[in-house]
Amino acid sequence: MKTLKLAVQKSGRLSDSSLNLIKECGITFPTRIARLKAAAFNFPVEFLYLRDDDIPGYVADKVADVGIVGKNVLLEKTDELEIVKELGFSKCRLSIAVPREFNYQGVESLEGLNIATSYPRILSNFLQQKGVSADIHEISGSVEIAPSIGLAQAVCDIVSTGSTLVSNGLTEVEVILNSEAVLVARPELDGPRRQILDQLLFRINAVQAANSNKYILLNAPNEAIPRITELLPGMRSPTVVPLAQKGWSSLHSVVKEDDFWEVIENLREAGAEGILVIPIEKMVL
Ligand code: PRT
Ligand code: ZN
Repeated sequence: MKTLKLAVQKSGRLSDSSLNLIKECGITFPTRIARLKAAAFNFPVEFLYLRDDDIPGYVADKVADVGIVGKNVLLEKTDELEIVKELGFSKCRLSIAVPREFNYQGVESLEGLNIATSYPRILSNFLQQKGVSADIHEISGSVEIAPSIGLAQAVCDIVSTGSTLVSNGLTEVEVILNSEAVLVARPELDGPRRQILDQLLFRINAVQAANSNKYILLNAPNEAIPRITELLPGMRSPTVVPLAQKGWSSLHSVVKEDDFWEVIENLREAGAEGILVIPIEKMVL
């Protein structure tokens, strides 16, 4: 039986969320990741625990078949791989920042500057697209201190909350990439492994759909059902079950997490009572 080799970050900002997603897909595996490799117990997947920077290269070189990595690292390392799924975690952005006192007027202000970054490829593509020429100074860590020690006049680095930039006296002036964790594969992945990947994707989609929706139950007088049905888009129309109390029903449906508070308010106005909201474990559309 063939197995799919999945590269995940050994330890760092992607590791816990990557392994949690796999667990939510019902895949169990040894919890101790002291080793480089581990096979799952109940799904034909083998994990390779690697540094995130090595993941795109290992997938491209067929050491692994698929991998979970930040889009920022993927685009910096290679364009040979296919993004099969955006995973929605480890969100951040790659941005250009300049010292607070710099009089920034737009990308043209970057002309001729020395910019420190660990992302020379993405930065140089961005500058080229904008028709700006600048010197790119590649450094592997602590990019944010480069201006204060006189190594560069601007930086291009990963930003999440922005507090690292602020505490180093820098201001974010251009977002050049919005990043999140992505599942990547070699485009030419062969038959049986592609099938395992499809099974994995089916599970990931069910987990993601479940996480972004809630199951909702409510009671309403029968005359309010048409209006409430309009408010509950659901997978089809809501399930309507008569209550023991005459003239009343219980309605069951699914609402999107994002629309949730607005929908609840509208439901109450339409006459809904006893609203219960329940997390969904898996959802297959
Ligand atoms: O050891 P290994 O090479 O595997 O890991 P690593 O240290 O290179 O990467 P790691 O674990 O730090 O990050 C892995 C991935 O998480 C990155 O490639 C991004 O896709 C994503 N990610 C999400 C982040 C951040 N948020 C983040 N805030 N990566 C780095 N940062 C750093 C950033 O470099 C900067 O120093 O956090 C600082 C900025 O944070 P704020 O909140 O102050 O803006
Ligand atoms: Zn790394």
